[in-house]
Amino acid sequence: MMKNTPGMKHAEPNMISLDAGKNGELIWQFTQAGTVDFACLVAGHMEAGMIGKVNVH
Ligand SMILES: [Cu+2]
Repeated sequence: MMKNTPGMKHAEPNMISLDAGKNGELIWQFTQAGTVDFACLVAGHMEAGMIGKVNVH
């Protein structure tokens, strides 16, 4: 979907979409300790390594 609509932006409680080089803000609140995986949802990006982990203590 994002691939078919270049320039489309949207922000939802869990995610944000930005142009390259732009900054944005996303607030996640964690309610228990553990490791949370996150990744880019644009097709192919997760496979290309746009992933990370948040360690909640
Ligand atoms: Cu990406």
